[in-house]
Amino acid sequence: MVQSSVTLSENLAKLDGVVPDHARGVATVVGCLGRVAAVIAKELAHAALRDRLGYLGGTNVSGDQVKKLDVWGHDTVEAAMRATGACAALISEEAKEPIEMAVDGANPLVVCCDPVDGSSNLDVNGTVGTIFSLRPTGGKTPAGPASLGPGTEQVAAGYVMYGPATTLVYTAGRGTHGFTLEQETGEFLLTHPDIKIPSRGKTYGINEGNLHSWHPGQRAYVEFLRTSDKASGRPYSLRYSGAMVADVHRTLLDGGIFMYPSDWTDPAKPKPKLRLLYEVAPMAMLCEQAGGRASTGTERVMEVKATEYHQRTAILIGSPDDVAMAEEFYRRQS
Ligand code: FDP
Repeated sequence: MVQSSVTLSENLAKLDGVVPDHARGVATVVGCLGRVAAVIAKELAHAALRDRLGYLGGTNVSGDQVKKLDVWGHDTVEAAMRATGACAALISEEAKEPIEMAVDGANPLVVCCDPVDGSSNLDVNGTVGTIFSLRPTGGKTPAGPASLGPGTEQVAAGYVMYGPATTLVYTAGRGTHGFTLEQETGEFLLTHPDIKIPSRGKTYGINEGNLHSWHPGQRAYVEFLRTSDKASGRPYSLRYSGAMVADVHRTLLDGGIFMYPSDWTDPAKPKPKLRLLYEVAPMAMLCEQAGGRASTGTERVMEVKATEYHQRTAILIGSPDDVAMAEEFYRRQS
């Protein structure tokens, strides 16, 4: 077993040379999200006992049915971000517009967050997560989504996975590092320093129930992965949990590819599902920092600019050779 005594706070205290303009802001916000994660993990463990599962009624801005824990998670993250003094605005899956906050230092950040991702897993005791992305504001709250720039503007990104263990993985642009929550002390300890994704994997993750609505290149690629060829390690095994955090975490550690492509039923209007600012872009930064690749099928995810706060974007993410091969299938069928 990996025994580590480096805590998340100690690791965050060394960001000066990594993100010189935002070292304090990133350390404050990520440290705070770590403490929030410990609270969320406890709440999830007791949710069935406290009548906290199930729907609240109504839908959020993206049209998803809202669960009690989605709203509780959002309120918890909002209160915590407000208290940091380093967050000028919170863009959350559960709020239509950015929530502006008072700041008390230089170089505040915009925090984009999906407080409880994979919420269809909540009522079946499946894995869920929290995803976050930190972007500079230039001292002001964002003047529209375009002012946030592409994913390359992110100064830090990360996720928390609430599984058998609670794991926090983050990057501030110099490697991707994973920490595990020690329940007794409430500390996150460094257990996965400098994660390096294998150049190729053996698994793929995708909702195959949507097969008939995929781009022809996407269909051909999945058919290729399912076709036996011992020499190149096919067929790949299918792994899909229904929570992006769990599927990307597996992919980062073991390699392979996770995909949520657009619905291509109307080729003139492809419909992606996952949200750019607080799902797709942060995962792309984490994966690239681990040596991986993230693509929409035709474009590097990190270069996609938001035109709406809750914009949706297709994603194919994982081992560089696997993602490059998927892109090749899109090219051949274009
Ligand atoms: P969910 O809707 O349950 O919150 O964020 C969206 C997300 O989960 C991802 O975590 C997950 O990968 C995907 O949607 C699952 O979507 P499908 O149910 O369509 O497979």
